[in-house]
Amino acid sequence: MTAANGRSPSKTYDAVIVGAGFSGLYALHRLRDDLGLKVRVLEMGEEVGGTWYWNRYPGARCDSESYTYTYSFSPELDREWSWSERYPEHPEIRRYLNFVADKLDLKRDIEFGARVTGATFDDAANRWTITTETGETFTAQFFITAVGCLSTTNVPKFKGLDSFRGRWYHTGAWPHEGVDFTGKRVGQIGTGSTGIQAAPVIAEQSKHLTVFQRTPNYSVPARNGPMSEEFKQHLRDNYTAIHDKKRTTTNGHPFDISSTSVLDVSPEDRERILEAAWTEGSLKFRAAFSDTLTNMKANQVISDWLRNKIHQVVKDPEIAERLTPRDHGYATKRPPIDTDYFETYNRDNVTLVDIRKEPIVEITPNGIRTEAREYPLDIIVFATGFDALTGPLFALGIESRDGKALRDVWAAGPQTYLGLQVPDFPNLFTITGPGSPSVLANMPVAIEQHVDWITDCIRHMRDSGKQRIETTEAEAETWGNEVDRAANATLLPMASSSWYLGANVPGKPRRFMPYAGGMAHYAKLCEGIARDGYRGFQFS
Ligand code: N01
Repeated sequence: MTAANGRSPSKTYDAVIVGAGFSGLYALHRLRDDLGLKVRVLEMGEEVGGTWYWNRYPGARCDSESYTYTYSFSPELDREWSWSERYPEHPEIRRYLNFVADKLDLKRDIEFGARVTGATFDDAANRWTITTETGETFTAQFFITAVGCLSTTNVPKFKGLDSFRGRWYHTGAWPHEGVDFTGKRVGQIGTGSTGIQAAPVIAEQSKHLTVFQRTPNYSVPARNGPMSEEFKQHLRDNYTAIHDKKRTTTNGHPFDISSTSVLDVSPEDRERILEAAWTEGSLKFRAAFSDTLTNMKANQVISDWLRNKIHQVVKDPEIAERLTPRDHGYATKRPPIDTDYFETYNRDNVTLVDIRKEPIVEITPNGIRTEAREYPLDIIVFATGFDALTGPLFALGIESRDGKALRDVWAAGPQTYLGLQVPDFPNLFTITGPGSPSVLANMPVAIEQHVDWITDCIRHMRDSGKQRIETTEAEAETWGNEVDRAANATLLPMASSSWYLGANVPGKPRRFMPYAGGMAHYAKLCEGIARDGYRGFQFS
């Protein structure tokens, strides 16, 4: 059937969710299976997976340990699934999400290949109309974004990219069939978490790898390896306790941050503790001392220790120095973990170019030309990150109740209440939106907390006969001040090139976007707000 405007008539739902990654799948399960809502998920990919559907670059694996990077709501899922390695590689995470989606029979309510390009709110009817790229429309009382924080790729606008005769790829939109690097000269731009994972693998597979580095980065060994049968049994016996622990910590990982200052221990103890943390590897290195991210002097000590490690690993002292971060402290940007990253620069087939010293001038038909010379290349890999947190929301073309684009509303930076709602966008919930812990937490923990809170809120509305929920400018401003306060209580805003601040995307307003007050603290706050009759939200 076709409507008068030539389009198919809108399909009507209680809730439309955008995205079928960790967030969208869980939101579908809770809203459909626990609340009995009629729900549709719109997913631009052709499968479930979200981040892991797109990020298939060489070396892509999760930096959270596999057993912590899972849903926690179902003991049955825990019993039936087991991870093969300490850090899961991207295909294994997709298998996990497919396993969950099949187990809960979620796919029948997901529309794949559906890219949302517009969303408008009918103020009188209290309903959203959501439009996809193909012109299909969906209406729903609740519109829920589950688009992830790092799903809009940032491809820098280098002059001449169109003229390049080789192939180029962004790591966040990697070809599903893979890329054959055999015999190729590869240029990689970017040394964030992604670049640090990719470079060692590309170096092994290619004829030559040239890494174009703008800001050197710290990295701690991941120490990946197969998961032993004993550890798998330990997990089966202790999953409940592990999940409970994750919910009590600052970052949603199942370990506490030490209560000891690095400034209060003897040089021998400091060395012993840092060396043990280095040997254990993982993001836990951040937690070796209490004040890594709160005290400049402490951060300096730990950063110096890590700088020294780079010089120990990299044989050529000049290259080691080029790789050594001097402009920011450890973990003030998202700290990467790696498998043989610094070791890669000891290989004969790897070149490191410092593009602060010799900036990229243009991309030529043959490769990349810096101020110093041209580097001939067959393939360019952009490991240049994402338009984080706000980019994925802007891409949806969401308009406020009075028709303003979210992009314009947030021209000076995002402003939300709890990262869950935006004033003038009633009945819109943003899972892991800016202003919530999101990327500062182990993502599944942040996701489940938001989805559970939204589910309870909608249940409350249904029980009390309310049609509409919204927040106010005043609440968003107060919360925005709290987001600023929490960030400024840490050293996080000090890394001037950090994507947490939007600094990686030219023209993006600088505002520290995630809530740095800690995952457990934030969850308690949200619980209290709900208990107080959803303080700061208005129902009608
Ligand atoms: O992106 P990034 P990423 N010219 O923004 C450089 C998550 N993640 O994809 O630092 C030249 O960190 C840029 O340089 P600079 C994780 O949260 C998770 O690596 O801005 N260079 C930087 O070196 C992570 O933090 C996992 O000066 C340019 C790099 O490109 C987040 O994703 C695994 C440039 C971008 O680094 C993003 O990481 C991997 C330009 N114009 C990633 N523009 C998991 O474990 C940018 N760069 C789940």
